[in-house]
Amino acid sequence: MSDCIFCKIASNEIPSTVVYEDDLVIAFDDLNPQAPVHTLVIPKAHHENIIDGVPAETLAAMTHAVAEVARIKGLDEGFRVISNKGEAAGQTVMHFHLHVLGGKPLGEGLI
Ligand code: D5M
Repeated sequence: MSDCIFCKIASNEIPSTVVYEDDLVIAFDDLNPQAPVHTLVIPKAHHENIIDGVPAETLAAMTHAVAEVARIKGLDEGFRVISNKGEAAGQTVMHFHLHVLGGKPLGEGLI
């Protein structure tokens, strides 16, 4: 999508701090980190959210990318993965993404 900021990151039209990349996905550090490690994993193809017809192969690649982010960032103690779907859940960028958060104790709550 031409006006999607994450599509532009995926195509290198706008810069990001890339942590991991393969044919299907790219992972880059969040501009507004909520934890010492806050990396986003996105599909390169545009899907609005987690239930927007994302192919199984892409979902598998995203899971692999999460593992790579955790390895590269040294999240040996654990990490949290979150995906917001819809404005009511706090989604602000309408291109499916996983937040990978870690690097400090995150507590027991979901939010
Ligand atoms: O999360 C959207 C996230 O995307 C939010 O944490 C900020 C981040 N963001 C927005 N623009 C950029 C760029 N250009 N680089 C890196 N990170 C960015 P949501 O779940 O939609 O609220």
